[in-house]
Amino acid sequence: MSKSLPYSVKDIHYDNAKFRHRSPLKVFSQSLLTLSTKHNYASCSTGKFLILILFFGVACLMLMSKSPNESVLNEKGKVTFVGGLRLGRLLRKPPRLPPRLSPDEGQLRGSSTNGSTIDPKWAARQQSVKEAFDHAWSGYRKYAMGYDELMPISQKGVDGLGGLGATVVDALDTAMIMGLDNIVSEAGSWVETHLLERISQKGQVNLFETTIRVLGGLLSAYHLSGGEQGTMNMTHNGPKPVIYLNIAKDLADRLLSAFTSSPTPVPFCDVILHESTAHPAPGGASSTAEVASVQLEFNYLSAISGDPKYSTEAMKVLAHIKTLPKTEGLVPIYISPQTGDFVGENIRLGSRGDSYYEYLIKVWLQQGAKLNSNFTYLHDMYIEAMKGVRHLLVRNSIPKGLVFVGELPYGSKGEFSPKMDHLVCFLPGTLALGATKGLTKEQALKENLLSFEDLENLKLAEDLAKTCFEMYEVTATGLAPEIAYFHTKDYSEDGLDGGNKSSMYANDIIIKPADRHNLLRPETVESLFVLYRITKDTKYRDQGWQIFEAFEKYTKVKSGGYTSLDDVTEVPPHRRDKMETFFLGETLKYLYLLFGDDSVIPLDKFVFNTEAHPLPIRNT
Ligand code: DMJ
Repeated sequence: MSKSLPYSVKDIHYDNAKFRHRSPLKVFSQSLLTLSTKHNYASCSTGKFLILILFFGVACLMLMSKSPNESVLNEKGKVTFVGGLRLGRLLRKPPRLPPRLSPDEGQLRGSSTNGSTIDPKWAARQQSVKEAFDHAWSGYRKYAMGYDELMPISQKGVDGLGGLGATVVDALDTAMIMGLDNIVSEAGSWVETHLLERISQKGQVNLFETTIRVLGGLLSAYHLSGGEQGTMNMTHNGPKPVIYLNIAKDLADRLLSAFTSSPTPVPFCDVILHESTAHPAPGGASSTAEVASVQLEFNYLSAISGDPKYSTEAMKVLAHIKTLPKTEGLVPIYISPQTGDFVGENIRLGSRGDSYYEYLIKVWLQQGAKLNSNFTYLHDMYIEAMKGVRHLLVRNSIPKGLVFVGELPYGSKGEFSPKMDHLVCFLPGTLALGATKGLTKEQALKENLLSFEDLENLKLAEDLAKTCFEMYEVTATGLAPEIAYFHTKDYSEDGLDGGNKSSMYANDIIIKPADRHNLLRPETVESLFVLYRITKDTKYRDQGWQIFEAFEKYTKVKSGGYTSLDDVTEVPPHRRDKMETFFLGETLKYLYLLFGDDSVIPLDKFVFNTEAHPLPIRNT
């Protein structure tokens, strides 16, 4: 039913191992050895002696003859013999080859696409994640096919994102990466049959959510299904790549109205799809993260469609934000499309602020980083902002000193709040990626590529990833709350722990009753994945597995799907009846990649949009 990722050339050689050449000298010497062990030479019969002489003569002839096959083309294009006497070849030991495996065994036992062997334990765990995805999809297709989201407990669908079948599109590239061909076919044919019509008929959608989930999902499906000839083909199922591209263009043409109807470079927040019109959010302002986190998608669409309009409009936003005043690189979470200015002073890396910082570095990486100096300003803005984060937002909790990122709700002159959304847990991964640009830490160090800032950011990434993991460890369910507060010398509240009294951080992390829900969010496992790829420290895999097991234990719904929770500090937790699209689009994808082969979606060749849809880096 399912198939693993396509085999690399190395795997084909490996599969052919059973035909390997056996050295005649070895065969001969082994026969001699056998004879000598079985018989005493003194008592050897004349017949056997003659056979020995015959063997010896044949072997000598073989040693003297030239190999007709061992020739190569030299630089001038002429054939050159390199074989000479066969002696070297006869004496050369054949390579030690692993036993042959069937494709499925290969996947279970973890034969890697880059030729190395993966620990079978992680291959089996990766398989469990694949099964979880299959279970999540089975609930969705049974009860909610074509709706945005599944309500797994009431077994029905709900349109919370404008009615474009968001789960189908969000899940599609995860199924491709996992090699789940049946799901790719099902989701792909739904997209081909229904999505264009939905886009032309539906009403209001949010520019950001539709871009990152639906447009991002279509673009990644286009690439992974072989849209850019010769670069990638993870599936032969589902529609042709051009179908995804055409739907993406139709959708983006309508979304463009958010940019073109605004009096400034800052787009409106909402789009009426069937009218191709746009309007501001009820309060007037757009979220900073929302207007600054559509550029990866629009840039890639311009690259593959050959039409620059998408990129031009989207990049105007970042160029405009560059000109605005900031606080040590940090920005308020609201911005006005009417005036183009920031609104209020609330600074945070949680909701409405988060992916602004993520896209600064990722858009720079996408555009070929150092190769393209037009975008150096994005790297500069990112480095300045991370300096600002370290200076103004990073603190240590007491008594055990967890490093966390707080908020400045009234700007840098106002009081510091030790509040950290789970959403902030994207930051460790982004910091690590920004430091090594997707290389491993070892490689980046060896090539002397890490600046002082990079090293500082990498250290912060590792410290914050620990805190994000402890936000899970500290609760009774092993799942993180939506928001945590940290005990500091200026802030404490007794009795509001997560319910896991044996956690050594039970007194450092405060979880308020209103913040105890879990929406199956991906940010922590996303960071564990990136940090594992970059540092190769297996603790990140162990932590990811622990989180996955907690999801399995408390959020799995027997009849199909996984559900959000109301309170992670209680066992059993009260369930919330919603499977968010990002559980399939992000959480399970990152877990699958965390336990798998590093050569699948390499971090120096792809950037993940903020909904985990991988898009290729330019010029690679
Ligand atoms: C996703 O839709 C995206 O990751 C977004 O940037 C923030 N929140 C959710 C997942 O938590």
